[in-house]
Amino acid sequence: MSLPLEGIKVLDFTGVQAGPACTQLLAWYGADVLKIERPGVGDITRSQLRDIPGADALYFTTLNSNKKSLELNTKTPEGKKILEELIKGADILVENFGPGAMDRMGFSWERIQELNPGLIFGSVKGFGENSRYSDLKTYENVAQCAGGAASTTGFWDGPPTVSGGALGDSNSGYHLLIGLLTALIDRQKTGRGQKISVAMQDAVLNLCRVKLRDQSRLERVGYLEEYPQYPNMGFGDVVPRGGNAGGGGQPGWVLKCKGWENDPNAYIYFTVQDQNWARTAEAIGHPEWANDPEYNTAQARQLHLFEIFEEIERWMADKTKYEAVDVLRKYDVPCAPVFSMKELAYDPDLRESGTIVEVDHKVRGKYLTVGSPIKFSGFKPEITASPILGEHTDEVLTGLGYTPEQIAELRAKKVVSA
Ligand code: CAO
Repeated sequence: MSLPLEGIKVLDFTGVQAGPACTQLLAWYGADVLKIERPGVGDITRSQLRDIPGADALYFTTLNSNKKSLELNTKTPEGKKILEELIKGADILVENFGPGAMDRMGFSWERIQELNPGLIFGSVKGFGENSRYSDLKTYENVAQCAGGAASTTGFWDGPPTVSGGALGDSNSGYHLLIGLLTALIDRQKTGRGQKISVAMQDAVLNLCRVKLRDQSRLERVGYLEEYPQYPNMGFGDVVPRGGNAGGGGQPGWVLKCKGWENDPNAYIYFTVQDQNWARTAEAIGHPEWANDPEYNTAQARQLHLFEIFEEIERWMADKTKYEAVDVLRKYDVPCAPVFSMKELAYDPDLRESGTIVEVDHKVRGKYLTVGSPIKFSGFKPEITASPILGEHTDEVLTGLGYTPEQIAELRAKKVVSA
């Protein structure tokens, strides 16, 4: 089956998560993605959090499926020459090294344009080029703290808290991906490439836009009525941490179900939807609340919200999270069980849709990983294993016209793996 990005050549100079998440999607959708890695070392995640001695860690395999791997020391004269040749034949180059590393290696944006004016160059850094923090190396949680996620996540009586979702890493990679695809379409019209820069701080803030909205609302009216702090705890001059409160116009909370004493995930998320209040009240055994002025408007309910949540928990005390949702779905209540990672890993629907897949790996054997969360009517991406370090070194160099003798010489000089 022909895939949409077939024929697009990507040089993947990425590591850890932000960059690899971006290029993995390009690879899933058909691009020829070549990971360029330091000889003998490779992407640092190959060896981080290893669960099988000597095998690539799941950290690496989860982010690098469907790619090829070239071991190449791009700081040697021979390595630079090979990289130059690769750049001349590529469509996209993606990197997420620490600030300044590409320039120090001799591949500034100006130099890249000289080599290939049609090349699209994608770059992830922690902070924008004009930022006073632009020199900082950045990991996931650093970005979550710098982009507003941590100060607005958690409970009001606890410290800033980071999310389990990769708001800094994969999210930045996906922002970059949108930029790369936009630039590809632009290149069809202009013939020219361009540089796309994504700062992790910006990508996190972009996802925290409702909190930025709340800051403006707070400054105008002095309170945020959907936060648990309203009306009794009061507000300062910054958006507070709202626990599990709903971020939109509909209040919600994480509520206990049967078994919560022993099961850390025996909970559901329950949303009180204004336009569905009469049916919600009926579902939880209080049909009389539908017309009671103490409860029948969003404003009135706000004062009773935690009383309502307690009542729902009482109603759910003899119901598992699945049973509760099965009743509530009949009344159109927006809700879901809180699923553990174990439940998700073995979820038959997610397996069937290809959101979670098992892949065969030369060294590891079968491993579980994510598949495409984006579904296309025209094709279904097939997820293949991540490459072994340097698996495609000979293939790539031969393709560039190097003879076996020349490749052996490069090996002897440690330009490629020994
Ligand atoms: N051949 C020769 N040298 C290579 C090479 C290759 N194939 N590939 C990488 N290198 C070199 C780089 O040129 C760089 O050298 P210098 O620093 O001497 O110029 C070095 O290896 C790697 O530098 P680094 O800063 O990327 O690596 P690090 O492990 O110290 O930092 C990280 C990692 C992620 C903190 C940093 O890369 C970073 O801040 N990246 C930008 C933000 C980002 O994407 N973070 C997301 C990471 S996921 O949590």
